[in-house]
Parts: sequence; structure tokens; C-alpha cells
Amino acid sequence: MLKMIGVLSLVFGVGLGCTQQLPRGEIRSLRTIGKPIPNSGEFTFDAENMVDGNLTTSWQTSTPHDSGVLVEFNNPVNLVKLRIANGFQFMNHPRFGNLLEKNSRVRGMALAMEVKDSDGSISTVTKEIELRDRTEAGYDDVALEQNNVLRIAFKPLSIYPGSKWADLAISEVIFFKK
Ligand SMILES: [Ca+2]
Repeated sequence: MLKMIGVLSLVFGVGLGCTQQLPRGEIRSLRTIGKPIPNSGEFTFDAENMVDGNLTTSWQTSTPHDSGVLVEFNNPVNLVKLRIANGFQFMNHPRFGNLLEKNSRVRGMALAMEVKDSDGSISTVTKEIELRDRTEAGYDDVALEQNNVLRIAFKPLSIYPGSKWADLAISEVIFFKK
């Protein structure tokens, strides 16, 4: 029965040009732009933490106005939207407590998408987004509707400051494609 549902959803998904989550395997690389934060005890802050499906790991930077993340795809992707878990959504750390509130969250962010045009040339499309602040864990959707994206860079423009640490965090970014 499950198999049949899977086949049907595949058929309808393709038929309707349905949006689907980009598999991790279609991301070639992620890296921090600017100065990375060294690991600290149990915590790591690599860009890979943004796509590991775990809200209690995050990418972080100590220099939000001079830093970011560059994501490169294996092939051009028709991006429909992003789903962002803003801040460090480790809500009840046994030692440090509410890390969402204590670390900074993204307010404004610039997106720069490298796009492969139909004639094979490469151009850059930029977009600025603003995220609401969060007091609870969860995701915010950002519409993109940009085809043939080879790479996308995230560069914070402004923050909601953390109550204890200035470090800016993003727990997860999920890419949706059509
Ligand atoms: Ca994560």
C-alpha cells in the first residue's frame, strides 16, 4: 500500500510540476565566507550544520557583517523557496539553556544566486530578504522562484542581537525545487 502511494505521489508530483525538497546529495559543497568560528567543546559551527536536518546544530559567525555561506549545487537547480530555521534552535540545552534567545538571529539577509542562462552564460541575481524574529523553534519560508541556480550565497545584513552572545546562528536551510 505504501509503495502504491509512493508511486502515485511520484506520478502526480511530476504531472503537476510539484515542489520537492532538494536532496542533500544534490549539494556539492557548503562553506563559510569570511572567518569561521573554531569548534568549542561539544559545538561545531560549520556551514554543513545548516543542512544536517538537526535543529540543535547550527552554522555560526562572530562577524555577521563580514561573513556568510556559499552553497554550490551539482547541477543547475530550479529553486522555488527556502525554508529557514533562523537562530540556534537548541531550546533547552542542559547547561546553557535557551540558545535561540542567547545567540543572535538573522534579520536582513542578501542572497546572491549564480544563474546559468539559456545561452550558457552565467549571471548573478540578487535578492534581499527580511526574517521575523523568533522566540520558538520553527521554520520561515522565503519564496525564490529562480531557475537554473548553480550557487547561492547568504550574507547577513542585520541581526536580532542575542541576549548573551553576539554570534549569529542559522540552524537549518532547506531548499525546495521544482
Ligand atoms: Ca542543523
